[in-house]
Parts: sequence; C-alpha cells; structure tokens
Amino acid sequence: MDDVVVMQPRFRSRLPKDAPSVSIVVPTLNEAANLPHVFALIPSGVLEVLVVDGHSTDDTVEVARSLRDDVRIVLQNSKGKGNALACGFAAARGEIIVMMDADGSTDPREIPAFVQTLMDGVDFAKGTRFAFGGGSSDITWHRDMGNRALNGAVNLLFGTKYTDLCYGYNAFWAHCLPAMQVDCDGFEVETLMNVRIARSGMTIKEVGSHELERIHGESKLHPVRDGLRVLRTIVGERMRKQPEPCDISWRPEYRELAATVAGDSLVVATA
Ligand SMILES: Nc1nc2c(ncn2[C@@H]2O[C@H](COP(=O)(O)OP(=O)(O)OP(=O)(O)O)[C@@H](O)[C@H]2O)c(=O)[nH]1
Ligand SMILES: [Mg+2]
Repeated sequence: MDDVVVMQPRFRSRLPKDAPSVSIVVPTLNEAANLPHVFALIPSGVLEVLVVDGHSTDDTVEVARSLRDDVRIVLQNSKGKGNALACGFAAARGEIIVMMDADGSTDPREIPAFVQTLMDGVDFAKGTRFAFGGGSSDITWHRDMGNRALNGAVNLLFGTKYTDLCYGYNAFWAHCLPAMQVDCDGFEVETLMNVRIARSGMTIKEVGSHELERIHGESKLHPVRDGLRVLRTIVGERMRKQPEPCDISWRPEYRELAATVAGDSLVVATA
C-alpha cells in the first residue's frame, strides 16, 4: 500500500491534564518508511518513546533518531515481536506503558483515550477493533475469522469477555508487568498478555480503536504459523497453574526479572 496516505488531518492529540508519565513502546522491523508518519502524531508530553528494533536491515534506527532526538533505542536480544515487547517493557520508565505498532496501523492520536481509561481507575486498557466504535481498514477476512475463533476460545476457557484478542494496541499501568511476565517470542504476545492479565484479577477495560492500513512495506505476520502459535499459547496457559496473586511492590523485582529475560545483551541507547 505504498501510495496510500492514511492520516489526515495531521494534528497531534494531547495527553489528558495531569496525566502520569507515559512510555510508548514501538517494536520495529524494517519500518523506516513508516516511522515519520507515526512519530508525527505522537502526543506531546509523553515521557519517552522506545523503539525496540529487531536488527532492521533498513535505516529504521537512524530514521527514529532523526525524528526525535530523545528517542530511546532498544535492540532486542532475540527474535520476534514478543521478545521485542519484553525488552521494551524492561527498559520503560513510565508509570503508564503504551504498546503500539510502527507501520501506521495504530494511530497515536488514540493514545489519550487509552491513558484516560487508565486514569479512570482501570489497570489494563485493551484496544479493540470490534466494539466501542472501533474498526479496521486493514484486517483481511481470513485473519478476522481466525481472530474471532481464537478470541472465542479464550473467552470460553478463561471466562473473559474480550472482543479482539490479537490486537497490538494496548496500554497499562507498569504495575501490571509482573502479572504478565512477557516471556514469549512472536505474535502470540498479545494473547499471552491478555490471558495472564485476566487471570491475575486486574481490571481490564476495552477501548475502541480504528486500525488503519499499513502504510509502507509488508506484514511480518504469517496467519497460519502465527495462528497456531496463538492456539498453542492458549492451551499452554490453560494448563499452567493459576499464578500467585500479584505482589504490588513490583518494580525492583520486575526489573530483575526483565533483565533476566533480556539478558546482558539488552542495549538501551539514548541518542
Ligand atoms: N522488533 C521487532 N519488531 C517486530 C518483529 N516482527 C514484527 N515487528 C513489529 O511489530 C509490529 C506489528 O507487525 P506487523 O508486521 O505490522 O504485523 P501485523 O500488524 O499483524 O500485520 P499487518 O496488519 O499486515 O501489518 C510492527 O511495528 C513490526 O515492525 C520482530 O521480530 N522484531
Ligand atoms: Mg501491522
């Protein structure tokens, strides 16, 4: 979709008044052409933007640095979007963490709605394309069907009421991190997070979001391979023992845990 311009008019939204500190975690794999569109719409006032790069072969990192001199670049230490998010979460310093994609499909102008939902007293604000005014210009029929089936399985097995299991646009208070312990590699990451956060007893609210078309480049998702990974994750989580209730004195412990997940090779650089 190289010639499609999706974001008009180009204005930034504002964070809610008195918003806590917000970290935006953006996994990137060869997204140099898309980052200018995404960064242009990030609300002013966020604490930090972390680009978690999967060793892109284009100039994603250079472009990110040229767009924001305060960008924090994290080089993921393994492969896949799940690992990228785990590394980004480990490095994030904000009270609120927003996870969004770099391909232009998740609109930064929606960030204030996610943040406001958290400020209203919810632990986890989960984006949905299929309720509360959300939508998608990007999802294909096959992926829609797959997502619905997997979503139904999770709702059945875990008693949740999710409407969009595999959407990559979410925000949460950093105190949710120990409950999720993100330790997977690939596109099953949203499923893992959604299931673990539900089992932890934290409060979750869905936020309507409109998914736009990827602007440039190609999707890294393989529907069958990644659908099977999601299915395996659902089964694995169902067989997993109910985790202990979350200890809210979370932060130092999580940093240690995250450092273990990320290993010594977690590289965080401020330009
Ligand atoms: N760091 C890192 N980022 C990744 C990796 N795989 C995907 N991403 C990023 O994760 C985000 C989502 O990936 P996409 O390929 O857009 O997947 P998708 O949104 O399900 O697919 P489309 O809807 O077709 O775009 C994008 O910002 C990618 O650049 C990876 O292995 N490492
Ligand atoms: Mg995408």
